[in-house]
Amino acid sequence: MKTKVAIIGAGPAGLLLGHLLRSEGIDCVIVERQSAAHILSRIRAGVLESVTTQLMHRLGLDARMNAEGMIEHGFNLADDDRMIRIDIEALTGRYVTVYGQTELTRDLMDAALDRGLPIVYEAGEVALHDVDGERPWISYVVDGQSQRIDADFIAGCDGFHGPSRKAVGDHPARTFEREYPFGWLGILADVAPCHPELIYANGPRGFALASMRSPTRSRYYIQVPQAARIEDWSEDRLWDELAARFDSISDRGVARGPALEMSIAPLRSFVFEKMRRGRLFLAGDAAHIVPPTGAKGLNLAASDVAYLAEALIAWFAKGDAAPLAGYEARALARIWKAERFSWYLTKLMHRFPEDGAFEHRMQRAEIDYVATSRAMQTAIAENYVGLPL
Ligand code: RFL
Ligand code: PHB
Repeated sequence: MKTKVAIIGAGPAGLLLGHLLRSEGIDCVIVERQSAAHILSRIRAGVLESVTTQLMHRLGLDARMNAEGMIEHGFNLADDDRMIRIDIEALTGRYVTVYGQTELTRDLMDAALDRGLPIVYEAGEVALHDVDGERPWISYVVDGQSQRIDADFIAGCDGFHGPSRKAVGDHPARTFEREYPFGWLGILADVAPCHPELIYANGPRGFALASMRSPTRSRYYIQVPQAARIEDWSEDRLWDELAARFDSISDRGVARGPALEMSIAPLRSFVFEKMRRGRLFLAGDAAHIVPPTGAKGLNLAASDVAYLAEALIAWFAKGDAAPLAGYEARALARIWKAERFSWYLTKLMHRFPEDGAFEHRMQRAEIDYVATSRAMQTAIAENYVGLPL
């Protein structure tokens, strides 16, 4: 098979890139390791910046998001029993949309066939070849048969564990990583959210987040030690913990229900600055990871592919190579700012095992400063709604 852009990975980065290219008539194929059902069973992001919702609008794929997504004009930072509301609308004139990554992914997958965007699911042994040459290609195996796609470019949108970053090679001087000594234990349940807006809470028992997917579906997380195992957490134990964190500060208190999903995610900050090798370009989690505090991961994947699509479109329409040459620097400028914000909010809101009484006082002083300073709240709000493209 031949195509213009071979895309590895059908997560938000690969799917958005595919649709953006198809909307300009550029042929591309997505090759994905998992089944569609598996991808749609992964519970991940919940908060979309306008950069992401505007891409869906531009693609004409925003009908369900507009109907079902929840506009959030503010969110809350809690320090023990004190709630600090960050009024993002008043501070920035903008807002965020609560709409699950699962739903966004479903909308993009459902529209793929109609828009001439083929997706090969359950492709094994995906490998990249000749990325330094004029005609790179990828190989993979489906139903025991070896397949090959020749392309002008390869887009590595295959997440943190995919083969694309490895194909770029090792670049220790341009690789930056920070692991956090804790993870997030999450639960999804069909119960009404405890509060109309998200609450990021820092308390003596650690960090907790009250989020949602709809007026009848809640998503909660708590900070757990890095070594915590899901088997050690019954649903009841987690609900008790959430009630202890949120009952006194939320409007309605925590309603309990059977878990639709429960899982632990590690927290890390990671940037691989080498986002290009020859005709291979990396986008999304393949090149960078942010801790989920601040909800930037999916939105960064969206801004990467907005830049990459623009550059590829300029190449195919006018033979202009300059935007492709500038892709890495343009993407990294936004990535590092989102890395900084996610790291900042993680530091501000979590209990670090190595921290002593002095660090706790520093954290409280900073949260107190946020509570009393419009300038601090504005800085947080403008990062939360997303910096401009
Ligand atoms: P993805 O979504 O990981 O997709 C990569 C795809 O590549 C496939 N793949 C392969 N395909 C072919 N061959 C191979 N060898 C392959 N290896 C992998 C994978 O199967 C997959 O389908 O990366 P992408 O597209 O870059 O998107 C990134 C986002 O998924 C991620 O940043 C967010 O989910 C992060 N994140 C959040 N982001 C937000 O913007 N807002 C949030 O509120 C938010 N909350 C979260 C999050 C991530 C979380 N977890 C579980 C890590 C909450 C959590 C708990
Ligand atoms: C979520 O709803 O899954 C969510 C919301 C905000 C975050 C992270 C995750 O910062």
